[in-house]
Amino acid sequence: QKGVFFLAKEKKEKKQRSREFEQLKEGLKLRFVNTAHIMWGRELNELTMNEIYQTVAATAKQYISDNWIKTNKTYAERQEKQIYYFSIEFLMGRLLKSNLINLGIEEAVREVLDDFHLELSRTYEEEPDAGLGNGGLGRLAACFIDSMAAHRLPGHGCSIRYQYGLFEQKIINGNQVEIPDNWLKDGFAWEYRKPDKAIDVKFNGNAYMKKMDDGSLKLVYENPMIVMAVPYDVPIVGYHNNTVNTLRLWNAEVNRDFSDYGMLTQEQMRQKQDYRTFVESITRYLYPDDSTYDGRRMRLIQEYFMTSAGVQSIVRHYKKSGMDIHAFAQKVAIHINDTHPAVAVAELMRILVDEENLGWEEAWNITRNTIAYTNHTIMPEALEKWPVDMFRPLLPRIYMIIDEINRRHLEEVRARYPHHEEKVHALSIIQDGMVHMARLAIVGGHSVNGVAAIHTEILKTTTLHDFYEYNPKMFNNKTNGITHRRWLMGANPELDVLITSTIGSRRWHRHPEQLDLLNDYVEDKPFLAELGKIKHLRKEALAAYIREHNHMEVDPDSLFDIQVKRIHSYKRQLMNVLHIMYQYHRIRTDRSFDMLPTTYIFGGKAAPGYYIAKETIRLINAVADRINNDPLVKGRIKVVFIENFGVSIGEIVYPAADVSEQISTASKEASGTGNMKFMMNGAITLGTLDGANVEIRDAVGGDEHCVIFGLKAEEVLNYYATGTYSAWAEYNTNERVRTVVNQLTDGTFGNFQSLFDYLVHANDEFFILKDFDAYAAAHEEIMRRYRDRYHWLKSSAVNIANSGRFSSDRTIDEYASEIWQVKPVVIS
Ligand code: B1H
Repeated sequence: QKGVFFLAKEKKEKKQRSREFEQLKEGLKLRFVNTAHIMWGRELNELTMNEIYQTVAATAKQYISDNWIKTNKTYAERQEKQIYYFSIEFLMGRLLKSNLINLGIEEAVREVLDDFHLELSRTYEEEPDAGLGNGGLGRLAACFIDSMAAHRLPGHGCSIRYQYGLFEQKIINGNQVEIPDNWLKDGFAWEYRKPDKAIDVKFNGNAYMKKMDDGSLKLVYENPMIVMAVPYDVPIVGYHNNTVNTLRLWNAEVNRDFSDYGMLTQEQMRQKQDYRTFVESITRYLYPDDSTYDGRRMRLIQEYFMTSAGVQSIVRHYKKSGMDIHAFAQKVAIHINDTHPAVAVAELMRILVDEENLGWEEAWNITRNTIAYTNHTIMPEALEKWPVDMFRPLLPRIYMIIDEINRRHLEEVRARYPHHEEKVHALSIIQDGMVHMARLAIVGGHSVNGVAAIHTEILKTTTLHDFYEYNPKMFNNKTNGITHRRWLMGANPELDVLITSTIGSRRWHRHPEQLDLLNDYVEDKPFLAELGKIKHLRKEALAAYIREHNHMEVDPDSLFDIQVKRIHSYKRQLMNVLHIMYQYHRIRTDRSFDMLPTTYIFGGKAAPGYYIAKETIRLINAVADRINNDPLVKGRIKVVFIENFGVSIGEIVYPAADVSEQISTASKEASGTGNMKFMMNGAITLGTLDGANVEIRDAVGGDEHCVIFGLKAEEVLNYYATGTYSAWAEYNTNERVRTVVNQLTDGTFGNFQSLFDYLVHANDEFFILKDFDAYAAAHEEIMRRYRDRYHWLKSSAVNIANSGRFSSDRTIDEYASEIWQVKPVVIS
């Protein structure tokens, strides 16, 4: 019980808060009206919704910019170590709500707009998603940069300002159609162009060492093609702490002296035009493949473009603030998100050796101590390798440096393993005419990490085993996380309020591990009743979204079973649909089958050239069409495919789930992060022991609060090693499997010979047939549990209560202390 003194103090604080709050509102109101007048030269009531959105964003920027300046000043004065997170993707989504939450002014802005009869939530809808990423890898970068700012870490992002983000997905006659995502058409409210900070990036030409008269060697780099990299900076707002860090997005532009025409021949004019066309294409598109590498030359150009611009600008800034180049690694950490920026190793060497005139040994020590690398997949098709014949002419100096790095590296390898040429092969950066980027990242850095415990173990024992043996100390695990500010507080405000009032404190906003205080209430019936109401509310909201976009009614009282993520064979959306087909078959053939009313919801994009993934989308829609319109089903199953799934739609989807489908073939999903978003919003995981599912199961205390099924990673890897799996045998011996698989071609849903062949004749690489029975049994278990409402809600609460460790705040703390060696910097 609270004492009298405490109550009095609380009352006083409340009053003070409300006075401060009124002052804040007054200030906001003035700035808001003023900003509208300056931006549009019109009265508020004449503005469109989009103009209102832009005005609110511009108003928020005024609260951000003071702190941005202060933050940069503090970092420079104190010469604190800086972290630069290099990622070819930053899947930011919308920023207005997140910025208002982090500034702590969302409620005040809402009330100010209210006074003008404007609805803040409608202005949110006007903002286009910054879709500068494909899926988990890009969204991870976005969550990390949010968490770095929240924890007052001097951490910045470096990436590309793609003119077109990931394509917009339309479903036409059941098929995916890709529309260019022209996200910049009305401007991007949060970016600041910084032309004075532009950097030259060089491609092509000839590089060689020339012997000077005094016998020394000097680098000559002739006739490079120069591309100008212009930074666009986006402020990254810390949570209630004055910190504002920077996400720097590079845009490719023609060289400064481009307009110098003079007397040009027609041929020269044509060349100039070709050059312009080429340069402008560098930052035009994001490559739309998730977890598969596309060996196109333009992609390598993008990689070097952003990496070179980023590293050069770091060194330039470092020197400008008067620090000693010899101490670089004590003051700068560069993290590379997967291998796409791995050329950073050679680029930093180039700058230190060619431009700063350091000796090779010293430059190498600095480089290795500066750079750290995260691996995100063990799938061989995703490991980047560039043909030497493509690499060398494009980046002649960088290639020379990699060659020299490798020469010295192999010298050491041979000293360690004399007469073991197979070791040399396995560890060589350049091998069989290819430059292996993961090997470059490992050799050139001081840390390699996987993204979930099981993934890191598999890296050590299989994919990167030779490197692990060579240097075990550099390997470590950093289990992924998600920002609870966006994915819980922002996406599910009612749940935020319920949690806070239940545990009687908002401290978990800053310390998400304190969500575990909820464990005291997981059997508290009034709390569970409220939790149930909130879930229902979020399901109604999703149902409304589906009504508007799919023109379809779904029942919020049915179980919402959701699989949203990129469409990929290893993620096994196909197994999910096959199981729905099986349930449908049972409804039609078994009158005693007691089907729990279930709404199956799918969402996700297929890479445009990925045939099987696109066929899977077509199948989901064909199955939906048939089942949703069959009167015999009587609404017991509904199937919905949500178009254009991305960050903002995710914010509606994750909070509405009862069941989270995480059914990848064990060993294939490095971590997954959607699984964490679902868990944090109280969904029960139906999954394999893959990626972070393993840790989710541990966090909820075992199988009582999640449903795990299927082959284990070890078993899968063993099948691959021995080649003993036969999909054909499975098909022939398992009647249940045969019945559904046959429906792919018997006309029930149309013709899906493609998928039939994929499963039965191409030997079902991801064990869909093998895991099918276990998956069906897991669904039975889900239905059984869902019918016991009390225990279901308890499980839901246990999931929320133990989701704190999956906040990216925890992940970032681990990176900061174990890899980067950086400490928070307080901005007064
Ligand atoms: C992940 C990728 C990826 N792993 C290449 N690998 C790409 C690889 O455009 N490319 O070339 C794009 C993406 N993405 C994902 O990373 C994993 O599959 C997830 O399991 C993991 O949660 C996520 C974040 O670590």
